[in-house]
Amino acid sequence: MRILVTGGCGFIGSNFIRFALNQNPSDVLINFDKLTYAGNPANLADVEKAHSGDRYFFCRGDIADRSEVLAVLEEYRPDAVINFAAESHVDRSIHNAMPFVTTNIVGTQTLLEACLAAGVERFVQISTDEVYGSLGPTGKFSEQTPLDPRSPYSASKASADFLTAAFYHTHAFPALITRCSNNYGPYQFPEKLIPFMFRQAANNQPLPVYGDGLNVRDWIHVEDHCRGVWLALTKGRPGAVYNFGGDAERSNIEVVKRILQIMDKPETLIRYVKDRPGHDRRYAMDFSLAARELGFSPVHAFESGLAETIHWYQNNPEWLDSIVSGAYLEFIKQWYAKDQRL
Ligand code: NAD
Ligand code: TDX
Repeated sequence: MRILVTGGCGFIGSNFIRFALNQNPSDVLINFDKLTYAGNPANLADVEKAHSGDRYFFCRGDIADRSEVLAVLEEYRPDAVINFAAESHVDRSIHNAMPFVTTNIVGTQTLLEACLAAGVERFVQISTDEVYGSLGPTGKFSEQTPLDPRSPYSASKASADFLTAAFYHTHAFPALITRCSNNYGPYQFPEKLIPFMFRQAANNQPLPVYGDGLNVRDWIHVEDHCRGVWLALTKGRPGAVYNFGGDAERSNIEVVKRILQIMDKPETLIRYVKDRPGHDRRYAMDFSLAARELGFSPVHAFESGLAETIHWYQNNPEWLDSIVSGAYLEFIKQWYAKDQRL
């Protein structure tokens, strides 16, 4: 199978390419990535070395640019397309939503149109639990939960889901959607909670916990997510939506304290700061449909997976340096200075 992955230089896309190359030796992976601030070719340095020009091809391009998308489809003629490409950080969407509309909505529509025209046989849209909104203290999101996105990021992802579903219903386009909870693991961009807190602690800088720290996320190891996407690609029903979760609900303060413990740093580094506007309180995923239809279940336990992840960041300082750009530092400075977060 020839599989085109968009956003393959990001956190989950790069882990997915590595995972997929270890499945069928005859599969070929094409990575189409714009290389935004979050896209880092170094995430795939080992893959480049082992498979470039043979089972792995990189093509720089923008999913919102019709001619670039048509060109990559024409050149590589993939059987399947998996759309990981997105603007993915909620805080950035609060700061400036327009890139989220351009990539997540216009980009997905552009990709869908081109893939339909090119006769792509399978399309997987990578979505998120955030499209369902926010939970109270009990209950879980199922695929039947009505969409209720509350941040510009999740609104743009929900729009992409609706466009994907519309292509399935209107054009019988063989698309399906996967929605996953919060990922952690190697190569995550250091604006997200776990690598951000790691970097702050490593530099003995304050760890800014939003609000009361009791917001809950359902953490899944990125490798479990990648396995879920692979199962959806190879076994999923066109038109279906599949939830994936890690069965690991933790409050943010629990996660932050655990990181400090692993790093042997003091809890006095923690600062409770002004909350994220519109901060969703709790996410939790019912993934019984994926378990039943795809045989999906997460295998990584959160506490050991988190310790391995922190050790990975500790052992790869050159990776962290390679991804921390001026544009990244500028955003961090502006965002955390706002409302005296730091
Ligand atoms: P990321 O920000 O680490 O990577 C995004 C990648 O997409 C980067 O390589 C970037 O260069 C590329 N990209 C951005 N705009 C592009 C464009 N217009 N054209 C081509 N490439 C473009 O994101 P991530 O955390 O790896 O998330 C990947 C996908 O998974 C996203 O769709 C996100 O919504 C979804 N998701 C993420 C999580 C999570 O916890 N990180 C959870 C559920 C779903
Ligand atoms: O400095 C911080 N302090 C803090 O308390 C940061 C960066 C985050 N937080 C909190 C906010 C959230 O409750 O930690 C939690 C996790 O935050 P993020 O890492 O920004 O993730 P989240 O907003 O939950 O969204 C993530 O999961 C779903 C991904 O970024 C999305 O791409 C994915 O769709």
